[in-house]
Parts: sequence; structure tokens; C-alpha cells
Amino acid sequence: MALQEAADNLVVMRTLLVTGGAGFIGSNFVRHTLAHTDLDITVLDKLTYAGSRESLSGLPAGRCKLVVGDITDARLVDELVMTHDAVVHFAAESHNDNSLANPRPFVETNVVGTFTLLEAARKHEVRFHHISTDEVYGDLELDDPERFTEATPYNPSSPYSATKAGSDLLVRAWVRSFDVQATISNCSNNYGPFQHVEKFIPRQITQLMDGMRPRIYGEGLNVRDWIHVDDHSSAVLLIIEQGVIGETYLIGADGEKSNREVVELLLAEFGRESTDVEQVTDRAGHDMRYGIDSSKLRAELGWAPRFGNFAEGLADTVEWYRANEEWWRPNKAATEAMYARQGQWRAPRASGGHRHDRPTRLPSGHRFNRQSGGPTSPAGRPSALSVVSSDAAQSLSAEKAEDEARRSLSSWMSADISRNLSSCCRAWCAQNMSSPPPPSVTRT
Ligand code: NAD
Ligand code: TDX
Repeated sequence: MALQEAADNLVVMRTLLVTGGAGFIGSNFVRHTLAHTDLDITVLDKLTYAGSRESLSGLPAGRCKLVVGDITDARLVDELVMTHDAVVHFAAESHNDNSLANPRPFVETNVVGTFTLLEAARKHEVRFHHISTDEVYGDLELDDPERFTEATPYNPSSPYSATKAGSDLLVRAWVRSFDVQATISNCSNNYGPFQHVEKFIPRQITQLMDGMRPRIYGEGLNVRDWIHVDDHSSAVLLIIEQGVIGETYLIGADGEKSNREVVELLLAEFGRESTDVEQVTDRAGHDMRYGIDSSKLRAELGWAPRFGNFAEGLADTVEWYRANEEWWRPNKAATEAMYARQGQWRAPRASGGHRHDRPTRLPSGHRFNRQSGGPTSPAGRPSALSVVSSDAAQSLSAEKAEDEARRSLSSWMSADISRNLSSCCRAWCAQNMSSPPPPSVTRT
């Protein structure tokens, strides 16, 4: 690539607009960039359930500011894009399970939001980098010798990955039709600090911290290609600085592991038996395996991951969640309640779970709510109870499910959150119920 082109990029860039910078990868990218460059950053983030100011705490106010707003707000986006040298676009609805329960926000943010940003980048001729995922390529068989490359045809499976694929195609079209100065990166599964407890690794770490079992979808044979979030950040920064306009780069660190293997590493970290897992309902349309071939990025831009050892990176991540309970605790009970509402329950062990299973036994007074896909309490509110499997021999007893929900809520309550109690209550209620909180949520 033209070295002059790379140098020109470096010369003109002083300020970055980072969308979704209060989320998991965005906030790690902001920290990484402030530490490794002299760029100033504006974060544009809607602060959905997945974003938080706390993820940006401790950063120099003179170099990093947060604008709370929506990437589909064309006027706001236009003003912000106009006054920055480059846009790094992380903002997205990012969780597959949520996209199965309610795809609409995925279409709005991932497709319409990206369109809105592209139009502003086009109008003001601002450099644009689009963050995407390996999920746009669909999935691989476990024994397939091939991995995804930049030439792999798109074949998304879930509403989430379909909207990410759609946003990638918009970027490609805006490059070709309107000469927008854009690059795209498609990365594999990230792990590290500040990841929401809805996602696989933080969910299992926090289950274990609460003395409960990790929850594996089906048999846990699905493979993900793990990369430390800081390695994702270094790759994105390099692409912004040196990437060739119009090109796509795959980012991956050769970290393929089955979910079962990841959980076994975590169980060992907590001194628990390797079999101490809970198999729960499998995800509908669950992709079997992702695997990234990142040779183009390595050969053309000279990138290499720094976190070569997954077990060590995972142990560091466990340490981070142990040391930062106040960051994740307020979301834990609501997340587990959300999974219960979405119809997640313990799967029959022999089959590894089946998405068409329906609960047949609920605690007295609770019934299955077809609309929410989960149980409701006698008062009609969404219940924190896990639903009960049709396989009586393997099902959770009502008492156990209730006990688990109570333990989750009570450890959430007993954490050091008294200062934030009312806002936690409001957040929990906003996400979980249409009516006021039950008396048990009020601290006495
Ligand atoms: P996340 O859910 O943790 O963060 C998303 C952020 O976007 C949140 O701060 C949220 O408030 C914000 N946001 C959502 N809708 C918005 C809107 N309409 N306007 C403004 N802000 C909005 O997600 P993440 O895991 O950090 O993923 C970031 C990006 O990386 C996404 O584009 C995702 O597709 C991509 N990606 C993620 C992974 C992964 O393993 N997590 C892997 C590859 C690619
Ligand atoms: O409790 C769980 N148990 C479980 O077995 C959860 C939450 C997940 N899983 C499985 C499903 C997947 O096989 O673990 C694997 C990883 O699940 P997620 O953390 O939900 O990630 P995934 O669906 O692979 O998507 C992630 O990587 C690609 C991100 O959420 C996406 O934003 C990114 O694009």
C-alpha cells in the first residue's frame, strides 16, 4: 500500500468520534487509544442497557468526552461527524439471544444507525472505520479445515448477524458509489474487562463467583475463536492508521475453543469439578463454529496479537471481575431474569436440550407467558424463576429455581450498592416489569 497514504492518514488525524464507546469493546478501544496515541476522543453512545459511564471512568476529561445520543439521530450525527477527523463505529445491538427475542432494535441501530453515520461521513468526507463481526460469514463445521477469510461469502444466521451483514454491505456500497473513505474489520469473539454479564464468559465467571453453576447451551460443543479485547483494539487502531480504503480486514488470534473447554478452564480457576455445569436450552439457530484466518492483516499491516495464551488472558479476566464487582453486580439479577423470560431452562441431559421444549411444571401461581417466552408470577409480573424442564428427572425443582433466583437477587442486594440502590431498582424494573417493584426489592 502507498506509504504516503498511510502517512497522510496519520498527519490529518487529531480527533476520533467513537460510536458505542461506552460499551465493552468501544470502551476498551478508547482506553487503548488514549494510552497509545495523542488523539482526542468523543464518544457517542446512547447508554442502552449495554453501555455505561462507569466503563469510561478515570479517563482524562481533557482528551475524552461522552455525548449521550443515538446514532440514528441524523442531526446530532451530522454535527459530530463534521467536527471530527475520523469515525470509529462500534455502536450496535450486539447480543444474539436478544436479537432472537426482539429483532427490531437490531435493524434500527445496526442498519439504520450505520446508514445515518455513512451519510454524514459522505457529506463531510470524513474517514470511517466500521467494526463488524465474523458472524456475517455464518458458521463452519467442527471438522472443516477451512477458516473464514475476507473472500468468504456472507451467510448470516441470526437477526443480529444479518443486521451486521447488512451494515457491512452498506459500507461497501458507500465506498464504491460515493467514494466514502471507509475500511471494515470483522473480528472474532472478544473477552476481557467491561464485558456485559449477558455474554458467555462474564456470565459464567459471575455464576461461579455467586457459587452457582456455569450455564452451557446444549452440549457445549460449539466453538468460538477467542481474542483478547486489547488485541482487537490494537488491530483497529492500526487499520485506521494504515488500512487501505475500501478494504476489509479479518481480526483473529487463533483462539478456537469449545464452550465446554472454556467453562472447564473457568471451573479449574474456581477450584470446582469439571463436570459442575448446568446444560440449558440451546439457542435457536446456534452457529456451530467460527474460525478466523487473519493472515491478510498480519502480512499487509504487520499486526500480531499480544495475548497469545488464552488461559492466562482468561485468568486475568476472572481477576478483573473479582476486583470490579460494583461494575457488573447491578446487571446480574436483571440479566438472569431476562434469560428466564426468554425461555431458558435446564435442558434434558441426554438430548443436550431442544429449543421446542416447553415447561410443563411451574411453581404454584406461576404460569408460562407466551408473549415474553418466560414465566410470570401470580401478580402477572415477569418472574425471576427459571422455567422448569419437561424432563422430570432432570428438571430443576420449583424450590431450587426459586432458591437460585433468590440467591441471585440477594447477592445483588447485599453487594456494596446501597448508594445506588434507587437507580439500580429503577434500572432493574425498567428492564423487567411494567408494574412497580415487588416489596422484596426494597431494602429494609
Ligand atoms: P456492547 O453491546 O457491549 O456495546 C454496544 C454499545 O453501543 C453500548 O455502549 C450501547 O449503549 C451502544 N449503542 C447501542 N445502540 C446505540 C445507538 N442506537 N446509538 C448509540 N449508541 C448505541 O457491544 P460490544 O460487544 O462492545 O460490540 C461492539 C461492536 O463490536 C459491535 O459492532 C459488535 O457487532 C462488534 N463485535 C463484537 C464482538 C464481541 O465479541 N463482543 C466481536 C466482533 C465484533
Ligand atoms: O450462557 C451462555 N451459555 C452458552 O453456552 C451464553 C450467554 C452463551 N453460550 C454460548 C453461545 C455461543 O456458542 O457461548 C458462545 C458465545 O456466546 P455469546 O457470548 O453470546 O457470543 P456469540 O453469540 O458467539 O457472539 C459474540 O461474538 C461475536 C458477540 O456477542 C457478538 O457481538 C460478536 O459479533
